[in-house]
Amino acid sequence: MSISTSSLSKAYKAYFPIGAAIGPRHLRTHADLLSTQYNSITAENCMKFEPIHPEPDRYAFEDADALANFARINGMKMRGHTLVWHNQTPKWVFENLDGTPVSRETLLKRMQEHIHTVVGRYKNSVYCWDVVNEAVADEGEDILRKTKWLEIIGEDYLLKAYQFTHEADPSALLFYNDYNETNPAKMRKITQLLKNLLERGAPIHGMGMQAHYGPSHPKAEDIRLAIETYASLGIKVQITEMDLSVYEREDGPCELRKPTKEMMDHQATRYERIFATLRECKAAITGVTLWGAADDATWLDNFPVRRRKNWPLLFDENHQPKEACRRVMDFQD
Ligand code: HXH
Repeated sequence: MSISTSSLSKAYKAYFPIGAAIGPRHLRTHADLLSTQYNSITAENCMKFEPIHPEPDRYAFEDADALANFARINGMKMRGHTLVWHNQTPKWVFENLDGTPVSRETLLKRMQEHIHTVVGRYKNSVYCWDVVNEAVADEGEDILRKTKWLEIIGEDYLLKAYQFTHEADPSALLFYNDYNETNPAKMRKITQLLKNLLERGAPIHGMGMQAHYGPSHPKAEDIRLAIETYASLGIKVQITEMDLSVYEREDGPCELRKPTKEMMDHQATRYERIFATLRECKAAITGVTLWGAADDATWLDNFPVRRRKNWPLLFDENHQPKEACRRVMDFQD
């Protein structure tokens, strides 16, 4: 495929869908970019527990419905993100009316009701779900992160979440999604968790590698090893939240208003190598999603440092292809 094609997702037609994470406002501000350059979307926030189910008897489907309609009208795929997570989940989920913690039975009922309602509603729009997000502990010997889900339900909360999702939509592809997924210690823990769940019969079809990467970490070969490791469990792999920060993890505040040429050239080289690796792994990879459509819409402007501008994506703030995008699209294989 040569640079002559002007669409990122068309250039990758023979490989995997290319997605972007968006919110409802981007349907107005980024509609052309989305419909021409991408063929998949993920809701950045509006399908998470708190926004979509803010109170016990109230669901707020408007924003998610708008995204699902946009995907349908434009012939795009849609990933579902996310059903069971320790963040952006309202307190009421874990509490009785008097504020005491709910029982295991009550929490399982609430999890089931939530999953059946949300997954059932988007059955014909969402083809795969990040059922559980970020359940593995970063530090220490324990595999599972200490969360309310674990504390109240116990270690089988993941198995239950996958079973409930599968009941609600037997044809959906069910993913486990996590970050620091190329770190050797965390990779071992994630692999052990997935192996264990698969042995217990959990309907898990894929591993979502978030791919929030930096200018020097991880190396393309570490990414390849992670993809091969997860795929060796007999499941597919998707890159679910990719961005390449221009800052190192330890960097502090920065006043830059525009990226330097060196920054963008270095990033372009990284993107080129990483996408070459992804193409080589195409047998395992069924989707690649960027966590934003363009550099004017990235969570990294406020994370991990508030109000520090970042330029981590493939399209610039004017929605034009960056050098990184040209290199990602310019391949001969
Ligand atoms: C993702 N988490 C989520 O999956 C996605 O839903 C969200 O919109 C953005 C990113 C990435 C993440 C994971 C851990 C984390 C921060 C972000 O925790 C840290 C907190 C402080 C410092 C480092 C990590």
